[in-house]
Amino acid sequence: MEEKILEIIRKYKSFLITSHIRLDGDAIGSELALYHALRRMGKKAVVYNEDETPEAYGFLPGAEEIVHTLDLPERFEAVFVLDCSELDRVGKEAARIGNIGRVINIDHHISNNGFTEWSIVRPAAGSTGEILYGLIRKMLGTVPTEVAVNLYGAIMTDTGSFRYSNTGSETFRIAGELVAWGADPRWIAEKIYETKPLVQVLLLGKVIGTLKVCFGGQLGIVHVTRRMLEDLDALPEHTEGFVDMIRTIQGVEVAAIIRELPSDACKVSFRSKDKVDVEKIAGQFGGGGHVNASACTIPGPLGEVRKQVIRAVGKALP
Ligand SMILES: [Mn+2]
Repeated sequence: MEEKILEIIRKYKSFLITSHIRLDGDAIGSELALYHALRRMGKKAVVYNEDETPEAYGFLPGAEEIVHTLDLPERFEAVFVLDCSELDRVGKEAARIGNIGRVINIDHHISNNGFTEWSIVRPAAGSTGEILYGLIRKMLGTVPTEVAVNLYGAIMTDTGSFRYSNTGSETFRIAGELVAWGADPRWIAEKIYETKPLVQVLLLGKVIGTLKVCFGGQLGIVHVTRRMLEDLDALPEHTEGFVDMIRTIQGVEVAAIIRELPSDACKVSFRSKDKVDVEKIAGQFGGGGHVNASACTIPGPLGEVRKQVIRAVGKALP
């Protein structure tokens, strides 16, 4: 399949690159790495995301070139849909993007529904960035620094800084090579993790105040109300990473954060250590993700959603 995709890259000139809504480091880093690689080959490439780039990723080389509307004069001959398990995850332009025809999917979600004939889906890979590294080396024979920085950022964020169970020897081999190609681990980590807006840390204080542990300390659960965000003038993206902090508690096997949405529904994110597959829990509510990190949207008011989440986790605990 890789060879077929390389053939499409060689044959055509104009590519659209996109990823999922609720952007993360793997989505943006992968998009921008491929963008630079295609440009180096003399191709036309445009990166489109429905959502704005979160501030922490604004430093990634090429981030300023990302567009957020598809009303472009260009006609695209193929589209790369990266880090997406299904086409709908692209957002409201999913149908138009599907109509481009040659849709190439590169992804590592176990829940991938195989929405296109051109796809590289490797659930064993720690990140989409990890998969792209091999492809880009074949495209260019080399790895320019702007590609290395983006791929390192993708790999570092999706593996929780090389701590999650999706971190393998391959992850370190590739990360090591990316450092040799010019990615600076200290600089990238500082840009992504140590430039938090003050409001984010203040919000964390409020959210930690809602912490409850259940099942003898095996579930840690917190929530974020609309009111908390309004009071601090904070954004939903400011809750990023909070659930990971809950998982750090000794004895916690599953961490969950429930965020009230503007509609009568809540977004729930799960993290687990080794004993529970939270992909399955999110799956019961129509969501998905990975064994140790998943998310879903559950209709209903926060109190009701909270009860459902506790019940579902209780059943999944050993
Ligand atoms: Mn990913």
